[in-house]
Amino acid sequence: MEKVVLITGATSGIGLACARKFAKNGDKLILTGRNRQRLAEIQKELTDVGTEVLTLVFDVRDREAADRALSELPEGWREIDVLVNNAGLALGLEPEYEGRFEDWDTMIDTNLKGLLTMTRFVVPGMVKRNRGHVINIGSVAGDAAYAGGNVYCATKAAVKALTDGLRIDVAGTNVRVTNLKPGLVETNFSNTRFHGDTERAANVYKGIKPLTGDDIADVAVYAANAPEHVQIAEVLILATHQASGSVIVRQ
Ligand code: NDP
Ligand code: 8X3
Repeated sequence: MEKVVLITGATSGIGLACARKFAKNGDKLILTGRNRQRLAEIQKELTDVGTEVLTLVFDVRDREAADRALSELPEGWREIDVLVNNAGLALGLEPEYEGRFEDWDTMIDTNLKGLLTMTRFVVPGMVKRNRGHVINIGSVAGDAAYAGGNVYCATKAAVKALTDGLRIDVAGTNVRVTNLKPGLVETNFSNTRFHGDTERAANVYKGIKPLTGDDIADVAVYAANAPEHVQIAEVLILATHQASGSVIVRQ
């Protein structure tokens, strides 16, 4: 059955891969992001292959902008079936006692408060309709801290707690809640983390075949299309030569 799928941070990496995979699955897409031009390009790419796409330009840290964008959804787009809370980032890999306050605020405001804002605005409609699915993009980083991961790991541990908490709160309804926890995925993630140092970013994926956004999107589409009585609660997805956040065997 065709679903309305809203993906945050759909302009790059895992979010973009989810957009393409859900489009292939025949769903209608609400793609959100900060980069208006990129969103328009992706909208064109997907409408050209027959997908209905609506784009919303806002920063998930801006609660008012999110509220405005969602409350102005046109007829036919208001009943969101799947919310993919994907927008997020890591900034820096410094020891906790040397981290930058600004980076910490950005990670907490985006990965944690942004996800919570979207959940708060979208899930009441799901509960009312007794139908829906929230897919949060957590991380292996939320399972255990790794060197320099401190605040980023804390935000992803919080995503796990919020996902588990929401699952408890909607357990009496047909709304399903999933935490997808990828390991190393080659996207723009490390470029962002290292503030545009592309060489340092490339080193993260040296000597190991990392996951791709598509690998994660496959699991998201699977979870969203599982039979109604099946709730894929949590999935840890690692590259074959990665065993945990800090154990990576490079060839
Ligand atoms: P990318 O950098 O490729 O994509 C991140 C996306 O999030 C971009 O579209 C970006 O938009 C968007 N975004 C960031 N901040 C905001 C904001 N404030 N408001 C709206 N959109 C925002 O990285 P990934 O695809 O890898 O990351 C996606 C998610 O996956 C993140 O939550 C990340 O923590 C998680 N993850 C990534 C892993 C990896 O190894 N890559 C592993 C585990 C989890 P813009 O271009 O405007 O910045
Ligand atoms: C992203 C994966 O291991 O770089 O969440 O933190 S990791």
